Amino acid sequence: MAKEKVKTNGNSHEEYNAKSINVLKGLEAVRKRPAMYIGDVGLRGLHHLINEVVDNSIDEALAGYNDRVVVTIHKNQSVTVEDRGRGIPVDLHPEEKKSALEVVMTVLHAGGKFDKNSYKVSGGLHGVGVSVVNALSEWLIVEVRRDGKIYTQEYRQGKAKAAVKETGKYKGEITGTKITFMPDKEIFKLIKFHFDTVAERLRELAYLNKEVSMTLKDETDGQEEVFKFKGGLVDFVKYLDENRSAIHKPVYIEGEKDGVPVEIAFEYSDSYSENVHSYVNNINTIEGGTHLVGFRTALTRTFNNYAYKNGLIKDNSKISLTGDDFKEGLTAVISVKVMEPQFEGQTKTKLGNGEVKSAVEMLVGEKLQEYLEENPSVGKKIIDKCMRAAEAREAARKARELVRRKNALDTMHLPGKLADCSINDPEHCEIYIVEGDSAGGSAKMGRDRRFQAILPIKGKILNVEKAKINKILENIEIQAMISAIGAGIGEEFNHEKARYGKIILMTDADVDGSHIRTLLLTFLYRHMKDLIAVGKVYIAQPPLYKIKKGKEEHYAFDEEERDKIIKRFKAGKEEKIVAAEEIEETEGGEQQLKGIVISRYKGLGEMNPEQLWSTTMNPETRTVLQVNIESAAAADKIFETLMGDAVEPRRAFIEKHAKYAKLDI
Ligand code: 0RA
Repeated sequence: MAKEKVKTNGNSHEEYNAKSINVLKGLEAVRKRPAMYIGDVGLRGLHHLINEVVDNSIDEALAGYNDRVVVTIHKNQSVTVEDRGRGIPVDLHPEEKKSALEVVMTVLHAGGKFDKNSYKVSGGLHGVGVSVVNALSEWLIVEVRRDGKIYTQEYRQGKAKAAVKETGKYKGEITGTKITFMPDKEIFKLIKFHFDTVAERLRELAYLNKEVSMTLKDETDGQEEVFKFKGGLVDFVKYLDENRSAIHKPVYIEGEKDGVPVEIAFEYSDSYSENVHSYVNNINTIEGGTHLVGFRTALTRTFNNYAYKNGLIKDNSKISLTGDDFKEGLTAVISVKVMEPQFEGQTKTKLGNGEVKSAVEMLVGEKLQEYLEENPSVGKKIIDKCMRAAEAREAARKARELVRRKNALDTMHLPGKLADCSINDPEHCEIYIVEGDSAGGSAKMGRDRRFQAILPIKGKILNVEKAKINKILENIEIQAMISAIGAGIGEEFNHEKARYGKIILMTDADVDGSHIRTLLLTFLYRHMKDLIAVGKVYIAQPPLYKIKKGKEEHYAFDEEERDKIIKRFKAGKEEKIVAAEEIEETEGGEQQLKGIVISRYKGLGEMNPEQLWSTTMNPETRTVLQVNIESAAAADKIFETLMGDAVEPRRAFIEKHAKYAKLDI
């Protein structure tokens, strides 16, 4: 939340009036352009309302005053967030001439603490303030416990119904704030909170703030879960590595340097991928930044020093360990608190403060050295693992060179299978990565060749979760994707160099298709992550059904839509609507219903080029789903579950999510 200091110097009467008008404008602006404040008015934005209030409660915990947050989703989809913080102050605000509580709830950006020693947050969508939640709620009720009294105020669409009232007294020491709000249906398309979505953020916050317990209750189905992790980041790292085998116990580093509190936990597992997650003031810095650079620098230097000092690497050996070698199998969480963070990058999730790099670097350097002196066996295991990574890296370099010589990684030489577009401007170009040569053929014929490129991929690509980097680079399909996209790979990857503004994955709507899509997404996530982070990756949505009567044809993307179309075809006639189960399938997958022909597309190949164009590829009529990294930690978990070695969690995940594709990874 934005913790701007609220000015208390006396204003003249005119200024006061002018300011009031501005205030009104402020909340109206929020209602007029809600997406500017909460990202969008879909499910994401809706859930952001809860996050915003919870973030405020967590800020109280950061200030040392709150140990419990309870979130309740009510049957009517209103939500209560209750904490045991200090309670929002209720005394008269000298400038606004009303209760501070009313100011916090109704003035844009006035939600912040009045004390200046707090961690001001200014990144992404965080920190817009509870007044934004209020403005976007049909109604909201706040109840504050402070100084032995209970104070209440109610609002409609962000406007106070009456002044703050004292509505009771309480016994005991426990102060706090309780906010109940009903999202406004004039603003949000669909008001339906999802337990798992809310739980994900609460779980993350509970790991990051080990002293706080987070409870989620859903009264619609009685589900309830309490998140409280005494081990904090150590527990977080263990959770992330649940399906991997760690080679030692997590290393925990905590301390403060130059006024920057730093907390880090990490461990190495026997896997090849890297899972590092960084946070600033509880915000996931998906694009990394100075805190991460400081950590990596210290890790590489300290381990190298340790290895040489203890004879683990001989002076005359050819191997030297680089930063990359320390990444393989590393799972880490880095959490820092920064007073005035500067967020940069495409999605404003990259920390820019230079002083944080040296603070983290020094602290990790000192503490890790101490740790290694006390735990030499762990040190040896990690160095051994990194030496093997160095050998693989050397093999990968040779493989890459070989490949480069064959020109496959060279963007000057595009893969033979690629049907490129004619326009050269990446912003207006898109590439369809298509499953199978036959669908690839239809797509090539159906596309608009000016701005659409087609790259057919044969069958199942390599599972990058289980392969070493040199094997990955040797894979023909992967080479084709790397050179077609043309932005490098791994560390060298630069999404700005991508030859297309949209990378669209188009696979069949069956089990194999969804497996291939997951393999492709895993590859992009692990080796071209920024492409996803900046929202350049999409999933095509081919229709599942064609419904035809006479000359009229319609496509349906799911059962519900199909039944609607059937209903429309039959409109006017007194017939009952035939439910999905009652439609009998005839040979050839076509279904007949009094002159209405329903065919179910099993694969992309069944559509002719014109059909593929009009249903799936024409930007005017198609639907494409953008892939978002909602939480990098959750995405890692999903890919590890889907692609890793452990079978049982994979089965459980697929059973749970079989019905829908989860695209916010
Ligand atoms: C302004 C000032 C103070 C606390 C808060 C706001 C506050 C806001 C929220 C929102 C949800 N729970 C909250 N808890 C506190 C500082 C209070 C003080 O100095 O006593």
